[in-house]
Amino acid sequence: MRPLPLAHAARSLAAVGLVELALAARGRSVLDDLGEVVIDHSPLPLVELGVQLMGTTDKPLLRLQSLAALVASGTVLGARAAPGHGRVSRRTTTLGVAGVAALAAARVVLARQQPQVRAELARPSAAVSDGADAWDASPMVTPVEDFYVTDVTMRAPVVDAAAWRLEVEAADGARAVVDADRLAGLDLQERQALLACVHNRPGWDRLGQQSWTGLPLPDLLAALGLPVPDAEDESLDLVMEGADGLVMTLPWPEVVVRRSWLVTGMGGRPLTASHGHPARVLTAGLPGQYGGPKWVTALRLRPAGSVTASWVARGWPRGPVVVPLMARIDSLGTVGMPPRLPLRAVRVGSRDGVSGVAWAPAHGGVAGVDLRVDDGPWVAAELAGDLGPDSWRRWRAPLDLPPGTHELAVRCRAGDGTVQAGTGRPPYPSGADGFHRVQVKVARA
Ligand SMILES: Nc1nc2c(c(=O)[nH]1)N[C@H]1C(S)=C(S)[C@@H](COP(=O)(O)O)O[C@H]1N2
Ligand SMILES: [Mo]
Repeated sequence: MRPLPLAHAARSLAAVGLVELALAARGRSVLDDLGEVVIDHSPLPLVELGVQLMGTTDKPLLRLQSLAALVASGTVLGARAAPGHGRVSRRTTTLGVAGVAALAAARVVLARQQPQVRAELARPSAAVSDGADAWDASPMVTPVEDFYVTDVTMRAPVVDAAAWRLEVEAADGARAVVDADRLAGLDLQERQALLACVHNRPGWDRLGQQSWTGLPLPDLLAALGLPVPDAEDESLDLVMEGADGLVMTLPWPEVVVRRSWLVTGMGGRPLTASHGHPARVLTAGLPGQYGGPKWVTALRLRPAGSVTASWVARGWPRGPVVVPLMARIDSLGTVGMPPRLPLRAVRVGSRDGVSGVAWAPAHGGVAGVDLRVDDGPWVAAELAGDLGPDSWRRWRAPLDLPPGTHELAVRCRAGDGTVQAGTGRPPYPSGADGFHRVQVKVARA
């Protein structure tokens, strides 16, 4: 009797399961390893495409794809070994490929539809002027558990704070090695700031705002008794190493101008493992991949250009690239986050308010936010309090729309006079730009 491909598939699945189980005890995973091999050996444009399609759930999907690929190859191999393999192997290969494609497609569709459902179900609220709802609907800080996570490795390192050391090396070779206790004893401050990924796109939430505990890097050097370079000293790069092997570099003047700091806490608590426990660097004006190494183990001042950053080796500009200024719509009335890629318009009341956040950390902070309805003029929105250039700023505006479908667009104006251009450029190579647009539909009264 000819074995069914299903039997091969089941056997392959069981085999992968057993291997995963055996490896799990040692904290390893064949699915993760395979995912990493895929990322490391894919050309940059393909990786970029994957990141855009999958948003922040790229890791679970990569695991699923690894699993599907393993099971598919096991099935094909099994069928080949069996008699009368020709037809079966062709069919199973097709099935395997179709399966992987279906998984990817399902994920993309789900990503588009989930927020849509939320927006459709929520009831339109009172107008902005009726209460504080509009401000509340755009939270000032991103809850730690909702804060985006981006790692270059499939499995984030778990650093033992007791064994962890940070090596700080000055330009003259002088060194200081500090542990978590010594760091905690320094003069740490608490400040709010945003952190953004270079892959953030208009309307996306691959950035967040939180209160952080830490101190500016020049102050860290001084506190450790190390010489602090001149703020304009372009002959030096700061080389930052993470426990996962990631290396980032910044010209020293950037460290000073962009206010990079070492942080140990987030939201009044120690950093979580996924956000870089026990310490990371944070630079609001620079995307995470340029100015925000997590699980930092070494900070070294080296001659400019002498060390190549991991991202530069993978094809990103030496930069550093700055966080593009942008405004985002977070709510319509009290209706939550509009869909990332709307398939249909969000229903709103004719007098609903609209609110959101805007940021311009590399351009002197937010000076204004403008809202545009359809082809109308840009109209200034009302701004909430200003926490400084490193924080995002909330905005809100009333709506008074006739029945029908309309498009809302928002743009950010920065403190240094830059106005968001809305070019529609993609994240690679210097960060995305584009107006966040939302289709709204006002029912006939
Ligand atoms: N060591 C290390 N640091 C890292 C990364 C990483 O993979 N390893 N990812 C970077 C990227 S691409 C971004 S956007 C931010 C994300 O920080 P978060 O995960 O705390 O939001 O961390 C940066 N720092
Ligand atoms: Mo990132």
